[in-house]
Amino acid sequence: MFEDMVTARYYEERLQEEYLEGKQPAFDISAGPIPGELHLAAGQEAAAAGVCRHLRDDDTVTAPHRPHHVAIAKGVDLKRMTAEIFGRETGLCGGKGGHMHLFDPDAGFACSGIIAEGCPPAVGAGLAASKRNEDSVAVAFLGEGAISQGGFFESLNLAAVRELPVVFVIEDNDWAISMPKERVSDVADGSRRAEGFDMPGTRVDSDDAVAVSEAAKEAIGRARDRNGPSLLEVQVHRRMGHFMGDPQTYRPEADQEAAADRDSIERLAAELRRRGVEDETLESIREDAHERVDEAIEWAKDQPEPSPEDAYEDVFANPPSGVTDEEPAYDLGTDARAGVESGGDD
Ligand SMILES: Cc1ncc(C[n+]2csc(CCOP(=O)(O)OP(=O)(O)O)c2C)c(N)n1
Ligand SMILES: [Mg+2]
Repeated sequence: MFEDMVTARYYEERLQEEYLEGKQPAFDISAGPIPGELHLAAGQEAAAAGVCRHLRDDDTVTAPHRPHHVAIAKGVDLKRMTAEIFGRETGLCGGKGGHMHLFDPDAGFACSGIIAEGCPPAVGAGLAASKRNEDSVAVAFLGEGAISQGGFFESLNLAAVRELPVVFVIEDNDWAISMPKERVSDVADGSRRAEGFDMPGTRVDSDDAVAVSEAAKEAIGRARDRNGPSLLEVQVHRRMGHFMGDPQTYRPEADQEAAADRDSIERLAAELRRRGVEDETLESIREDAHERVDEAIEWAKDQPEPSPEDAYEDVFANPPSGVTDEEPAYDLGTDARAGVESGGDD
């Protein structure tokens, strides 16, 4: 967990530097080597590390627009992820997805900029595992600002009625962009949403990686043993703005300071020392992590950019007429009818 957490923190520190290149003095979001928005997860690493340490390669994870810490903890290829963020051809999605749309089938990982969007695909992965009689599980990460989305409720419901091996993990960082959580939900403890679906719901009130890991172990074990889905909420802290360039004028200074004062990485380091891990060991884990991150960033920056002729490739299942001369890859209408004709209920 410590390795994943220090890797994620340093990775994002390096991305910040790269991101700011060329964007000043007037903040130009499209300039520089990383164009577009960048949402960083500093202060949220414990949630990803504590959950993902119980996952295997054949398990599926979906994440939202703040995905790097989760992707790293799930074992997404660091070089190809970085190339994607830099919009390079060898990136996970050929450089066409960017930082919010990382897709790595080898690591069983996907994320999306549409909030709560990861819930239905995670339920789909759980349904597939269940139908194939496999013991893999799926985990959907989402922010506390997404727990009133219809897709979230529908996913919880389907997972519950079909007893699917899915764990929903809410990262509660108190904010949805500039919206404090008490203004969007009367339920302060998001894990209570589980009650309406008769599934277990647990809240970990701090970003203590060990406590997260214990709660996640239970929920993931339940899913793997075919005892149905669970909902887990973890209190985390948003150390940064919503995205890079966010002046956070809406956020009380005391709240920003409180987030800066709590550091789940230092907390875990203290716990490891208490359990007898030497400082030198922790330092060497940090150094190795920094080396891997620096190497991935240097590699990514050397990668070619996608060629303009390939701009439409992999973008449309059915290219709009005139975009390419090719026949559509598949006909959604026929596919849907075939499903009905075969009498399948899914
Ligand atoms: C369906 C949808 N509605 C609105 C947005 C715009 N949006 C992007 S992030 C965000 C807030 C998300 O807050 P939360 O889920 O708490 O995640 P956090 O940013 O705190 O990690 C919103 C409303 C979106 N991406 N998708
Ligand atoms: Mg939030």
